[in-house]
Amino acid sequence: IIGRIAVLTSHFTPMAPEKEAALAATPSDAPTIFDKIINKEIPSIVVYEDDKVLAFRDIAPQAPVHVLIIPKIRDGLTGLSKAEGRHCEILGRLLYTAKLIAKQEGLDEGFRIVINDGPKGCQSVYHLHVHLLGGRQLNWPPG
Ligand code: TR5
Repeated sequence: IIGRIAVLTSHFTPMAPEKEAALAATPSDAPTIFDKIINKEIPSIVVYEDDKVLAFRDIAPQAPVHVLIIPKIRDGLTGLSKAEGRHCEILGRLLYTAKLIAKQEGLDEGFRIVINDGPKGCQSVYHLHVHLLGGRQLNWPPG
């Protein structure tokens, strides 16, 4: 019976509101909320910053540690699917920064990196960002 309940409930798990919003988001190269965060027009909890990269805590954390790592200059990178050769350096830097923050946040037993892309990837903000998630046992596969 427990198995049956598990199967039934797995079909009815509600989607988080922000993910429902993501399904409705239209890919766009219009300015995003992240521009205002970069310019400090909107407050955020910054955990790392240098000349190229900003990292701040997600407003709707999906894990005890949930940090977004973004390029300060979007340069066409609305999402990973728009990446071109010139972006290789910043892409590497975003991942390396994620590793530094994972260490800084004490995620010594593991963490996850996520990049959502496009409507089917549930992307809601069209300024490339790397999610760093950790601080609990993460499940696989993701939803
Ligand atoms: O869905 P994707 O992968 O595009 O990720 C976008 C992320 O931005 C989501 O996890 C949101 O929770 C997060 N987000 C959205 C806003 C926001 C934020 N994180 C920090 N601060 C935020 N502000 C001030 N405003 C948002 N709209």
